[in-house]
Amino acid sequence: MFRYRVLILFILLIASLPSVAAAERYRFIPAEPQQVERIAPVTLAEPIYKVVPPALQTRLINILGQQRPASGNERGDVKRTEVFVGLSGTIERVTGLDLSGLSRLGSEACAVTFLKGNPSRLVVAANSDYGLSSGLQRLDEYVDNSNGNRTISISRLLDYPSFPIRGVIEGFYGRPWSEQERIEMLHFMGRTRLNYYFWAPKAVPSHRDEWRRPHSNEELASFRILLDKAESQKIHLVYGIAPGKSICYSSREDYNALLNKVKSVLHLGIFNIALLMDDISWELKNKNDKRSFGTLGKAQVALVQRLHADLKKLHPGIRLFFCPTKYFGTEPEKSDYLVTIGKGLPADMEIFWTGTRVYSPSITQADAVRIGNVLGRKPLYWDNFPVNDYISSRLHLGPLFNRQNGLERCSAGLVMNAMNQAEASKIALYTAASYLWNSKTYIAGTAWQKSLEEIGGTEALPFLEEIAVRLSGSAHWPEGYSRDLAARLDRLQNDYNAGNAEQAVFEADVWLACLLRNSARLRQSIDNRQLMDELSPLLERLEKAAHLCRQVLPLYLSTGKMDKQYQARIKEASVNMSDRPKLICPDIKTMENFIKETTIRFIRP
Ligand code: LTM
Repeated sequence: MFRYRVLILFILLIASLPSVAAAERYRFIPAEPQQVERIAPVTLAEPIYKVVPPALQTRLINILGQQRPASGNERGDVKRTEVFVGLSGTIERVTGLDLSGLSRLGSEACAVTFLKGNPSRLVVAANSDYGLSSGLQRLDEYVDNSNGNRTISISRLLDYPSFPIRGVIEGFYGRPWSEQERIEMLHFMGRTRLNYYFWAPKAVPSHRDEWRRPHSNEELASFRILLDKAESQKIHLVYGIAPGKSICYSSREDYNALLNKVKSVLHLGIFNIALLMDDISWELKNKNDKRSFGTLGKAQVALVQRLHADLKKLHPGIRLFFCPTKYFGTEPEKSDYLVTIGKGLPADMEIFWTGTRVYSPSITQADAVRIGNVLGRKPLYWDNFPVNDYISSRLHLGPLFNRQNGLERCSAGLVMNAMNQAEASKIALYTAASYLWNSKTYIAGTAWQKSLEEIGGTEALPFLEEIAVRLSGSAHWPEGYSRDLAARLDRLQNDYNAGNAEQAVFEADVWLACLLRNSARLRQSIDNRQLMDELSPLLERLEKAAHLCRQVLPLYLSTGKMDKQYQARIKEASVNMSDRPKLICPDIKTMENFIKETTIRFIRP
């Protein structure tokens, strides 16, 4: 018996290997390469590793195979593929290849190419270890070993991210992420090539309301853990502090409190600091501040200039980010405040901007150029998507939409403000990572499919897709949720008024039954329990509404008397629904309204 079990386990393990490998393959870079020359598959002869950094040998062998020692009687004309992998300088020296184009593309760039078009000489070059790792990933994507015959389907590839800053900001109100959620987020960011994480949770007292209070030892220990994780994933950890609600700009004590707070994280090795002045009063309240600076803009400029100078003295590598108090708008040039900030802040600082609105439905190059002219630098977008702190009974589970292709030319980068639900945020973040890596080839729907599969698992994909649509609802996803349910129920009411609702009742019932079946199948098939936990409160409400809808549907058919118990049950259920949050995803709202209207119509309150 035991032997059988072991055998079955072994078979299951073997059977699962290809799919795990397949999932790992596309996990890595969530977008197409920037430039690629595809060819009909060419067979690669056995490799000879001419130049390969020792750390990459195993990975390369997994892709191209072992280098067989040349046997004594091997003829000189036996073909081998010579493989050169390394940093651009070394590779240029060894191969004579001109990689100056690659060098100009930044530290994350990589190239995969045949040397002089010759498939028996394969080169992977990059400007950094990070880039080399990307290069191998890309090579893996285009080498196929499925038929025992290794082939390659590109002759040349050049890859680099569109945006240099591709990030996530934990910048929302409400429940902050736990340390574990942050660690998992950093891991996810590493896999999807997002490279900046901003710690700025509004509800953490030491970040905002009690910004003067020094960090506790536990908080510092937690930063240390996050920093280690971030560094292992090649992510820049940015420490945010938001003193704006209570700081006195002219107080020496306040300045020292701020400097000391920043120093406490510098000691840990966190060299990226964000000063966040969003959502505070426009008025300078302190009379000394008014006398010394006159305006909020001038007070903030004085504070930042001093902090910048002091920090640069401590370490020239320290980098500062700033979120202004006015951070969105359509006519930024008319704001004296923004003009003051733009002129007064040191040129090497990044300044946040959320676009034409707080939640900008689209972000365009025109907007970036306009605000860029005011700030005297390219804006760093703080994208308020998929954040849901302003409407917590909705989840934003759709893809990133309407961020213009080419935005990277006029912006320093883009960071996404996420939801309190860390795991559910990853659906949108994956699509954002795809856009940020290659804005040119980004297709929201395609990225979204991959994202759902990545985060929910292949088996759950069709059900997660359906449920994500039903639970979402956002200005950012205009085509997202379908309006088919609302249309169906409207038709049903019209048909009933016209005297025959039979067909419409039948169709609505089938629709609801499918929805309930999909949600049940999602629960059974999903392998991401954390995601399920986050979806559950809303999903349960969706299911309850769908069940009740099915129960009230027959009312549109019956003309006779209704069972008292049935009436009471429906009445009670519909009353229970009325004290729930009103701002809910559209499908739930449609169903709950329908139930309410039907109850009033047939049962009377
Ligand atoms: O957007 C900014 C710069 N600030 C706040 C965020 O902290 C908040 O999460 C979002 C969404 O409510 N709105 C803001 O204005």
